[in-house]
Amino acid sequence: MKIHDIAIKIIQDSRGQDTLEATISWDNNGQVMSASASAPSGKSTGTHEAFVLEPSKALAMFDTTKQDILTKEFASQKEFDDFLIAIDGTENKGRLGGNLILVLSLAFARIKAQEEGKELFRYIRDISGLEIVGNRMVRYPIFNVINGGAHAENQLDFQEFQVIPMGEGFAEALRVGKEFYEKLGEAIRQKFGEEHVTLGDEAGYSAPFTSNEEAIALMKSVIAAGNFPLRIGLDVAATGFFQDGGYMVEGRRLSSQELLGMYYDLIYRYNILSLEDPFEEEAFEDFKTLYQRLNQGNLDTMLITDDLTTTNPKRFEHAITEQVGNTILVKLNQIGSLSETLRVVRMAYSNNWKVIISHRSGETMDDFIADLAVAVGAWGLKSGAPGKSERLVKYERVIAIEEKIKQGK
Ligand code: 2PG
Ligand code: MG
Repeated sequence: MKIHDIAIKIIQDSRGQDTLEATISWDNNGQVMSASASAPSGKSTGTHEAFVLEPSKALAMFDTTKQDILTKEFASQKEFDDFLIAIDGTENKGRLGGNLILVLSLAFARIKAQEEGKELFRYIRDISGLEIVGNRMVRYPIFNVINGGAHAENQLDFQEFQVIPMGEGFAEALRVGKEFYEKLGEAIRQKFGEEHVTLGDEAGYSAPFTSNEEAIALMKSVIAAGNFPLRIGLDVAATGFFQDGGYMVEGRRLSSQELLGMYYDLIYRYNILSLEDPFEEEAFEDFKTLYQRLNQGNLDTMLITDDLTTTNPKRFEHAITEQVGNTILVKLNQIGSLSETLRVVRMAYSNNWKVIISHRSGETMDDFIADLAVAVGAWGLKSGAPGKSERLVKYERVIAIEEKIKQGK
């Protein structure tokens, strides 16, 4: 495929921060067609994520690279991504920036899908190298309904208190999720008073809870009162409260053993379905110990790695060998290209790990992750609470794809 032109511009993300958007155009027999993609940004970022180049610097960097791209032809996504990775030439995309490479990679995927006359999810599935049988969709939405940690101004140490609707079908799950989100909002406002309740970065509620368990217990009572078919999940994001070798939880310093005991207790009492980043980002051993305990206890709790693995094949390989969990959180911008992301998904499936495709706390209206989640038949799509448009567009795109699949597209 021959690219006609590329433009990079700076747009604002959901936190009002600058981020990049790429628009690539191509010549479809005399008709110029184009597609865009933008980059999200994390706040609780893992140390091993791809480097994020300051957007204004990325524009300048792009000026020096643009001609090299325009003079080449690219037969595939992999060729395009590999070309940018080679120009960058660093381990962590430190020269071009993971954000610049990513927006180019994703916009390229969109124009390549146009060229092949396919919906984006079909294109991604076709290049994924995965054998996905039939019309397998993404299974569960994961709604982050109470925000703490780095994502909200409150006392909660844990970053995300989530619910996962257990019924069949994404549209029904979204309906249940929205209804629960409303009811939880009523309960939180009643408990703390309207004026003390706000929304965090991912549209979950933020309120003056005094302990992590208080938030979980309130969720449980709303689930029970409405008989909602929901399970609770947690993204602890433990690197955020790891200090000088200990974990600062509710004003106390806990060892990893003590923290593990706290998780075990919560898992039992609240039937927790998933636990993400329970220990800091280098604590492979502690993950492993917890995972062994969960297996010995015959618990179905999923142990999810995010900051530990950062969608990075090398880190993930280590996690697989060490058997530190059973689910990987996949974020395109942690690694910085579509091809490398798909490689991580292939590694997950061939080692019996589940995959959750995730947004970032700073998001744009780009819904690429919905197509990715469907394409790889992910276990889950984590895109915040159904309360802000940059979160909702991703869930709604999955429902739109479901309709397209029914129509045979
Ligand atoms: C996470 C993400 C997304 P951030 O930790 O899983 O919820 O947060 O984008 O701030 O890293
Ligand atoms: Mg996380």
